[in-house]
Amino acid sequence: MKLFGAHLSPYFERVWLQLHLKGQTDAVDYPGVPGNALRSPEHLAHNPIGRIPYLELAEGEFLPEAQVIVEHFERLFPEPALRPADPPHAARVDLICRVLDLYVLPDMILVARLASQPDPDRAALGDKLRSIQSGIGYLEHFFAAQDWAVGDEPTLADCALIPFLFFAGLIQKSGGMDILADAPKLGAYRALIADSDLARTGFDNMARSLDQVRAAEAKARGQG
Ligand SMILES: N[C@@H](CCC(=O)N[C@@H](CS)C(=O)NCC(=O)O)C(=O)O
Repeated sequence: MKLFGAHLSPYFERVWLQLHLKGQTDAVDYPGVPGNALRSPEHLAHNPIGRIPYLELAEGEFLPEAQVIVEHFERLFPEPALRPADPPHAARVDLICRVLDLYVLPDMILVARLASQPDPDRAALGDKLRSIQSGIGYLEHFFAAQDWAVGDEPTLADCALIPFLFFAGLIQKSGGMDILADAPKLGAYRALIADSDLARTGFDNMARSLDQVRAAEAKARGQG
């Protein structure tokens, strides 16, 4: 199997962290982004949605959408289970992933992109930041972390939240704003898991990938 994408994508990193927790990162190859561009013809031929990550299941058969890939891996590699057996806990894991996917991450990626520009569109930035903060408010409302996001073992919720926290850090570094300032439960969770192997691994992967993207952009500018 091949997992296409890059660690900087919070969706890709969710899947990779899941494989890491299952000890299965070597079960998959990582060819990167086809044609080195998110909209390359090769990429669109594999996945017309045009987004990463996606998984090549078999020659020419592709599976897009991070959470769908995650569910596939839960069935393929059931141990350790990363969704609790207890139904209310399992539902909380699913809710965290869904709120992130629907109400937080899409605008968060746009904000990180906008904020990293030398002269960002302030109005667009403000608009998107307000929208993210509504999403974070939904997350905060339902959040009740213990040792991990749900219960006392890492779950798929942590795999989804750690890349989100990396992006929160990026936004803070580029715009000076802590988007978790009004979310004390999420802020406490960030502090709680910061030194875990899972968080460190995810943050390191994403930071390395960001450096590669920035180096490639600088090289392209130099050639332009
Ligand atoms: N709904 C998709 C979203 C994936 C997504 O938006 N990935 C971003 C990278 S973080 C992407 O590929 N963007 C390409 C683009 O917008 O052109 C999923 O859950 O996998």
